Amino acid sequence: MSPINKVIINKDTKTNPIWIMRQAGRYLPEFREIRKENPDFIKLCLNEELSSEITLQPLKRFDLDAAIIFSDILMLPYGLNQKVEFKKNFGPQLGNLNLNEINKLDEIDFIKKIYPTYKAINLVKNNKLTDNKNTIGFIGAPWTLLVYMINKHSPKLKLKDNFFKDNFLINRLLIILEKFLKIHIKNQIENGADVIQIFDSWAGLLDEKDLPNYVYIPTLNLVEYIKTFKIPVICFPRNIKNYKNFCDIVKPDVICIDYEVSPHQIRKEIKIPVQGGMDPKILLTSKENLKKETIKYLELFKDHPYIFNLGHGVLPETDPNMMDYLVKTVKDY
Ligand code: 1CP
Repeated sequence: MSPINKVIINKDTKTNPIWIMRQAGRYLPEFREIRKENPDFIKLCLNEELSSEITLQPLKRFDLDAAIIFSDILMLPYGLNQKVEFKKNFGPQLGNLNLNEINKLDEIDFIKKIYPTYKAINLVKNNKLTDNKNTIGFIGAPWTLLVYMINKHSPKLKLKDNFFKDNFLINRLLIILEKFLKIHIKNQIENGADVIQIFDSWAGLLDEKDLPNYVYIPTLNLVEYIKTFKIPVICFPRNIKNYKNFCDIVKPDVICIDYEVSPHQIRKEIKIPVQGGMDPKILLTSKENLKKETIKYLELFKDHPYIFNLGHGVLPETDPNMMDYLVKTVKDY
């Protein structure tokens, strides 16, 4: 059994598996090399040879326990024919939303547009670099996708004042997203994804009273759907104020935590396997500090099923030698 499955399924506390969000990305010179030749990010994601190669790059360097497929949560609106562009120093920029167009779309059209991602998963799964390791597929949670699709660019600190104005649009979109996210999940699993992570990067923007409608219910529907395939689901409702409530209601197999929440409080309140937590900025400090902080998380969770990861994606300015040191520190613990 893979180290990550031992933690999730057997609740093993003696293995210390590690993978890192954004482990394939700009901090690696070999990624930047490919990226330089491929300025169109979407096209790069839809090139199965290159996207599988990028997925495997960090596994060639570091003793990581999972590959996470090189793609993006915004491939879903792209698959729904909303224009998506990634602009340098700005981030994603989405085009106008046309519900009538989306309504005309069927499963076959959608799969045709995203197809190379599924092929890439297959290539990664069948590569010997992932033997006895997990191949992680992922989706954006409905709420986070709604945010990008309606806001059309990153919400950074706050949502547009009139974000909730068009109630009809929001509720229609939630239904459409559930339908196509299920198709996207099913195809990732059928092509080799053996864990699914749900990224709800903007869960923290919502007031407590809005969580049931936009986070708990839509995510619960998808978690229950993933469980029918008998594979684990990891939820990352980033910066949510109450992780315990989320776990009690949504019941993921693993909860991934951000770096703002107190890991001590999580350790006290949460009974299911935990992933992540350490601030990615720690990798920008010294090896001594990195070791100290890493051991802090490992010690705190030493009697709890725990998968080492960061509290958000690895930063582009990270030195790959620090990543190497981090992985070795976890493996030597
Ligand atoms: O070279 C570049 O400039 C591209 C940078 C980049 C990368 C490497 C983007 C643009 N996406 C990705 C890959 C990516 N995105 C992965 C690949 C697998 C891995 O982790 O190695 C994953 C899982 C994602 C998920 C993703 N995309 C999230 C959820 C996690 C998070 O970061 O909170 C989100 C919010 C996105 C949207 C997105 N895509 C890219 C950017 C810069 C953003 C964030 C924009 C913002 O600030 O709102």
